[in-house]
Amino acid sequence: MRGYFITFEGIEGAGKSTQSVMLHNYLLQNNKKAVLTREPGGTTTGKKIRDILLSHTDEIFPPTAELFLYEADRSLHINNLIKPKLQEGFYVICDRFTDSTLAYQGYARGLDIKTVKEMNSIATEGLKPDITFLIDIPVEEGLKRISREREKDRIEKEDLNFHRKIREGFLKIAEEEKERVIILNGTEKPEVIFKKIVEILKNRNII
Ligand code: T5A
Repeated sequence: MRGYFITFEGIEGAGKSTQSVMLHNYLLQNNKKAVLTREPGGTTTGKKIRDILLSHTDEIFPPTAELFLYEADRSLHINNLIKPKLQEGFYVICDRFTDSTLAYQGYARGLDIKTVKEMNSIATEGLKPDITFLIDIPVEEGLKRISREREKDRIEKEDLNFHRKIREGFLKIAEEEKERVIILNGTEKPEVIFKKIVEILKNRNII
């Protein structure tokens, strides 16, 4: 018995958390076993890694250090939560996963793509999502949404060009993995996006 692994990806403020929560609630209301988690920070130790990654520092923070920390967080997450829950037959919904590492540390920070893919594969022990929803919105819109709510973290504070590279990176990943990665228009209303998600999951016999 194995559950389904569903991930949400996108730039800052795209609406990933909103849709993850909606899907989690929908599954629970339909009497399914479902767990909602996120990266970084899906485990107790992972939360400490998240603090390191997102808090501001005066020290140089090389992309390689970022990569190792995101992958360390992922390895903990895979072993303590994702794999055990899937084995128990749960739907595991994860807000960000390996595509974020490829888009941020690979396409935006400029680390070698093949190396990032290898590191992802080591950290996940080969586990891939059954389906990934890429919520796509223009960078300006995403940043506008988050700046209305809170102070920006270390990564959100990067310039517009950096965020554009992330969006392009995600679109490239979706182009390369059309079967797994579904692009959704994040400028539509949350309810409209969610209706499409449910439709797609039903069509694929996932729910
Ligand atoms: N990172 C992460 C890496 O660099 N490498 C990695 O490997 C990984 C895993 C994580 C940071 O780490 C980086 C990426 C990130 O910089 P985070 O706090 O988890 O940081 O940041 P985000 O995942 O980007 O979370 P955000 O809250 O910024 O964005 P969401 O989840 O996409 O957006 P959400 O749902 O919280 O919505 C934001 C606002 O928009 C509204 C919401 O109500 C909210 O106000 N909204 C909409 N408004 C209009 N229309 C819609 N359809 C809307 N949907 C939501």
